[in-house]
Amino acid sequence: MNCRIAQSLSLKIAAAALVSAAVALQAQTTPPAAPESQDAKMKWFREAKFGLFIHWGLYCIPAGEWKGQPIAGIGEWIMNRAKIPVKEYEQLASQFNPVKFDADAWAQMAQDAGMKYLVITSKHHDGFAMYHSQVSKYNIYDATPFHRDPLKELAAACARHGLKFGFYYSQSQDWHEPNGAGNNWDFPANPQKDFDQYLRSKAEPQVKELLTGYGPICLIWFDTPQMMNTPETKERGQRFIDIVKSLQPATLIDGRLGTAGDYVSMGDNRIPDAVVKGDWEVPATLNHTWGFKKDDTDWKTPADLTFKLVDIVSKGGNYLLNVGPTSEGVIPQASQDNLRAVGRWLKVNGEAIYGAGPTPFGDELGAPDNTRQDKNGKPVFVQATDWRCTTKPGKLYIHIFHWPSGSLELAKVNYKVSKAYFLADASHKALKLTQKGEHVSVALPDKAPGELATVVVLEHRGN
Ligand code: JFZ
Repeated sequence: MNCRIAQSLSLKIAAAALVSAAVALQAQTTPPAAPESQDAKMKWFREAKFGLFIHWGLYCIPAGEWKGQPIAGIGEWIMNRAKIPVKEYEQLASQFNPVKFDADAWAQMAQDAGMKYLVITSKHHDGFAMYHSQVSKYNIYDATPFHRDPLKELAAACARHGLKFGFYYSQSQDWHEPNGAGNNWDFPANPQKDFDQYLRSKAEPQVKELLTGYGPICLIWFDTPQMMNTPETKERGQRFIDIVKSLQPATLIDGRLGTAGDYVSMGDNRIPDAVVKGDWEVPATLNHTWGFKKDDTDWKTPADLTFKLVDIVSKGGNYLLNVGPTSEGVIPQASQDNLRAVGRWLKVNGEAIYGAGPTPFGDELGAPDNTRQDKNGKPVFVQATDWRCTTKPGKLYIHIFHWPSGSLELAKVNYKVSKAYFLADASHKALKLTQKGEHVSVALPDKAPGELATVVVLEHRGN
């Protein structure tokens, strides 16, 4: 081959490589098409029902203890609770080396638990980015011996495991930045800050990074909207909405931006008493903390978690359940065990959860006790826990938590029920059923055939 041909050939190869690299990059950065409607945008969320929340950051190293003293409150707030100066807290980064972190193991656990989406802290109030940020060196890639981007690994693992992937991002509180909200032990109080300087130089560019380098992001979970939740400051929230819409129009925004998002976030661990219309989610803990705390071992049981999941779905919402991995990168074993137990129940009974609608009844949820008042002077709501109902077209799913003796008795059934069977019974063998007007009776065996909750399916016509 003469020299000129070789040169032109290698130029062509180089050009082809450039083109294919550009195509690959484009595939990564071209925003997915905007959803056709709000219903289309919300579709996956309405079907998913159950997600994994992960609070992971430098706070998992002190794990609830500072200088030998236990610090009260949620683990990820330790910097604030103990008023740790930035210069001291920053030093945790040099110790952070979670070598046991295994993105596939985390995604596998979420999948085993029957969860459909995963939301992880990309930056919590402490200001430390858990990904390789170009905006601030205060991040897990540049400031730790770990020198990896675990969120990139997790995004890829979620894609492999068929899980949607989303980010928590503390847009307002940033205790590491002089102008971020919240740190008044190193820096001036909020009103004295140049908050927009912080938003423009860190929060907004970091949110842009998260929406460009990590594939499709199902949702962004903003939180504690200090200095951006009044009519005069709402414009700040709008700037985040504009960023999200321009980069990934399909990404949902939670209910804590300060400006209305795509769905409502309930108070932490707060399950409403009754059916709530619209799209909403309950963020909740497995123990009492979000970030890992070595002394918090007060775990909710699989029975309690299953009840709460069914309770929430029967009221129309989603359940986002949290784990707090350790400084080694391991999800506490009790968290794993309890979530997998829920997952085993879902393997059998998932039809009654994923994509299911709320109860058409309501009396089964409980009732106010008019003889007792809460601190707001309202009657105390007494929750009933015998059973819950979820729905799909033509089907009522009765989830039984306290097994009745002899039969299941239901009042106010506005449907003509044609058949009853256990969801766990693949043969759908009919249970003895009688209906008198709106009263339905289903004969039951002495003992519950299922664990945690037994689901009876009532097939009906009409409505
Ligand atoms: C916030 C954070 O401060 C906390 O660290 C954690 O990330 C949690 C999920 O969210 O805490 C809140 C925010 C809002 C309410 C309660 C706790 N609320 O509205 O009831």
